[in-house]
Amino acid sequence: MRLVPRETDFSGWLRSPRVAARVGVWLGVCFGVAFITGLISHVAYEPPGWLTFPTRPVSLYRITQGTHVVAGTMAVPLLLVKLWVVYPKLFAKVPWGDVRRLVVHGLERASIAALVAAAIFQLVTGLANSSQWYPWGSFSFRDMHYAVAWVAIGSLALHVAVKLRIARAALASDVNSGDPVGGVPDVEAPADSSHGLTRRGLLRTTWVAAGLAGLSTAGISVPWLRDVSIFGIRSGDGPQGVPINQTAVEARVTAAASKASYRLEIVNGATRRQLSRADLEAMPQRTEVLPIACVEGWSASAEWGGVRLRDLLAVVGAPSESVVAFVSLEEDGAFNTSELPAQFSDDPLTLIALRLNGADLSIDHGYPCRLIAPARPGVFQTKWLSRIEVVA
Ligand SMILES: Nc1nc2c(c(=O)[nH]1)N[C@H]1C(S)=C(S)[C@@H](COP(=O)(O)O)O[C@H]1N2
Ligand SMILES: [Mo]
Repeated sequence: MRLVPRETDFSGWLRSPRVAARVGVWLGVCFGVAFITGLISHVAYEPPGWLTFPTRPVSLYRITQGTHVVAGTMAVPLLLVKLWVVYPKLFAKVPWGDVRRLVVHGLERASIAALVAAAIFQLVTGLANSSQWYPWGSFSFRDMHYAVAWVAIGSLALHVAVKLRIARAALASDVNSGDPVGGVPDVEAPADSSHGLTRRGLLRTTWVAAGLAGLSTAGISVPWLRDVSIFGIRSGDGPQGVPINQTAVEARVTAAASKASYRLEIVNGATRRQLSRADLEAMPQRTEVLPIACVEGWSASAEWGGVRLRDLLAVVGAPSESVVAFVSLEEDGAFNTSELPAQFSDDPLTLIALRLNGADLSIDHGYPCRLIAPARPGVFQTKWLSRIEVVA
């Protein structure tokens, strides 16, 4: 018995370049979709100077982030099958005798190692984040997930380029063929193929698994799929029909948010106003249907009632196109402030919400008042507002 097996020890006929290419296509699609929607999320978080993130459709971030999480989840079974099909290549013969081939072999292996490591890292950290499990303490999920996304997509592009010829030939030929494809040997079907999994059977099982994985999370953003999404957390339950990300108790704002002396401070340079909740209620009220869409993928649409931000800014004489900072009563916490770009503060749909789904905002949803703007990541919909300040 050898300690390390050889590639040729794995003779299963399911481990075919024809199977690997077919699973690879859909894995590539999932990673591509996750990459693009991930970039959109990144831009929504930190818009570069040259780009103005749109405020319509109001569900834009809800759609892109829901798609991101579903694509990532569907990639999990695809990646597992793909790795199972190709892992005997780990034991491929190293061409020690030929320097040129050795270099090519080494480069190819290094790029595959980067691809596999980055893919696993992205799926594990993404799944952990979307199930609100943060085992990484102080390291920033967002920075790491973003940086490694470039490693994943870069090494994926390289991998596709290297394999393009073989993959195209594999895809163009019958999946059950045992003929060499693109210069790579394949395996003949066993003489007795009446039992055991066929290549088509394996592929079908893989598609079903990916579909189920997608369905298991899609309900976090698609209301009519809620009941099938067994892994979907925060699927529309919570006070007033909307999930809660962080409660008032967790944010330690209960006392400050319940005080009768509560005032919302509005600041524009030297001009300051202090408004009680009753003052806010006395202003013209608007009702808008807008979603809360968390980066974790869950989202829920709701009817918000309150004062247009535009109207409030007018009280302190703020010009249009103002960039506005929001500060929460919450004293420390990663999400206790946010900055609203000009296109959102001008938008007639952007509200300082006092009501949710026909009732006063519950304290967990941000009472006395919170920000709700269209097409924004949930993390910027600051709850328990204490101050609104024009900063540019
Ligand atoms: N002050 C404050 N505002 C906050 C948060 C927070 O932790 N503190 N969480 C944000 C996040 S991440 C989301 S997704 C939304 C969720 O709003 P909800 O709890 O009312 O559904 O609130 C946002 N506003
Ligand atoms: Mo969130």
